[in-house]
Amino acid sequence: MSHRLFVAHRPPPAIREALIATMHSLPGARWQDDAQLHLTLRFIGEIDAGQAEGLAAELDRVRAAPFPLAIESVGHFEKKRKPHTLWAGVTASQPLAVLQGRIERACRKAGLAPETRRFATHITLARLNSASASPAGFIAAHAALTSEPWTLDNFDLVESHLESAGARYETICRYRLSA
Ligand code: 2AM
Repeated sequence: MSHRLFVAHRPPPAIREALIATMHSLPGARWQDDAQLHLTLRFIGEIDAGQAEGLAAELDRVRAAPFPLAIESVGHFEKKRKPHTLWAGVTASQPLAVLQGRIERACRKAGLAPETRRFATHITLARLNSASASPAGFIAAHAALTSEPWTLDNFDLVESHLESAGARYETICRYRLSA
């Protein structure tokens, strides 16, 4: 049986609450709930249980010092020239890039194909359907969204279960960083 996995960091409750507070009525938008809010560090996709075990073991060997990050903006991704994802961005930093690089290396050691797409670090806030109202108002209202910094001191291996109501995410393993 295969598992749809990704590696992510869950911001602390206060940050998730602040993100949820930005969400408002927007026809066609499916806002993420608290359990869905995360910062993807590496999308894995479908792998089998044996590979997943190997990956979990490699991720356990990742070492990096905790570092601060903060929400820095909101934006959107488009598909076929239509907005389909609203997101919150976080501070780009050297420690974040280093952590992503080490997670990428762990994935390769576990036998996964290299990630070739450029990484756009974001926390998805909403998924829009093709008939959605324009998110321009939301983006303009929150363009300068920031948060208090928090410390990224852990990341998770997460399984995505695709269900009719949307994706349900299950943390398989949490990895802690220490100085
Ligand atoms: P998204 O929220 O912008 O869709 C689980 O699907 C997580 O992995 C989501 O945060 C998702 O980003 C991210 N992800 C990155 N690449 C993906 C892909 N090719 N397919 C699905 N999710 C992907």
